[in-house]
Amino acid sequence: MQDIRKQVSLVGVPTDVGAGHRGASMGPEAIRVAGITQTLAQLGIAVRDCGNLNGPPNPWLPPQAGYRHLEQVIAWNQLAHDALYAELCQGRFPIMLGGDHCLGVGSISAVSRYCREQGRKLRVLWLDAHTDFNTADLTPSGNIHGMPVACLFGHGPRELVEMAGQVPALQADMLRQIGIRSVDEGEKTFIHQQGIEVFDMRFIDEHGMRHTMEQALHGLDENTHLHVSFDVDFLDPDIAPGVGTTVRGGPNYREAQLCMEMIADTECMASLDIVELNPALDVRNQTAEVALDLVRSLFGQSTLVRPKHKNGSGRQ
Ligand code: 4U7
Ligand code: MN
Ligand code: MN
Ligand code: MN
Repeated sequence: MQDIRKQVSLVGVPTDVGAGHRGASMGPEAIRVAGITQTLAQLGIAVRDCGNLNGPPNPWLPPQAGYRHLEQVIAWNQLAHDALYAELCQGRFPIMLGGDHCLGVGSISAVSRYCREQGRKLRVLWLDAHTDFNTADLTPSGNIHGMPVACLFGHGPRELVEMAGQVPALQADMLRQIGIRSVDEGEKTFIHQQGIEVFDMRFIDEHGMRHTMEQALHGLDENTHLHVSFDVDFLDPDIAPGVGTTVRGGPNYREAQLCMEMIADTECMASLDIVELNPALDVRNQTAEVALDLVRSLFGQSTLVRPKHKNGSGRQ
């Protein structure tokens, strides 16, 4: 069987219209400067850099009716959806270089549409300090990067909610959230009502990253498309200061590496978002470099030759 991880497409989506800080629009270039193409090539992966999508500028206005920059957020997400869906249809593995996390709507809507058409099961791993389950009524900020999961579950503006061609784009059994440590009051109740499985930092503290990932990856099979949405603020700010919404107490470097290695071991990952990297807040591009170390592990680089599916996390 052809391993689609060998055919990666990079899609840059340089915008920060969904965020409360400017600068995530520079994320795609920072990852390129850190050397993503060369890194993947060293692992034997053929990389096509599709360049950057071109959407509306950030008008930097206050929220209206609970949403900041809704029109621009819709435009960027539609562009991302279309570009990523096209790459998937060509049998390629798309990596979306964000951009802020509002783009999770376009990206995961494309994956949801594709899996539905191909009759594949979908599992989304949401690696983040935040649950991103706000709505216009619940949000304390109006920033749409705090709302993509709610939109994918059918709660939000029609244009975002309907982007996958089926509402909702995602259901609770398809999603696992990992690394969570900042949830707004309204979000807390709402997310509980949806029955979403959340592996928060307390769970990781008590059970360790290995057991957490075993649980989060349980039940994958060869017909599962695994999508990883990697919000760089998932990581502890000690190792990843270059994000707009840092929250203390995230996974350290080794825990994050193990998380990525266990995802790689499943051999199910078929698409990836890298979002929220903000070079304006970074120190000498170190956050981009850490993110890239983790991408290396996600794509199967390991220190030693390892027996397949014998390290406790392979698909069941
Ligand atoms: B990110 C926040 F209030 N919840 O909605 C909000 F804490 O994509 C933060 O995960 C959202 O980085 C963070 O504004 C969005 C806030
Ligand atoms: Mn996020
Ligand atoms: Mn976040
Ligand atoms: Mn953030």
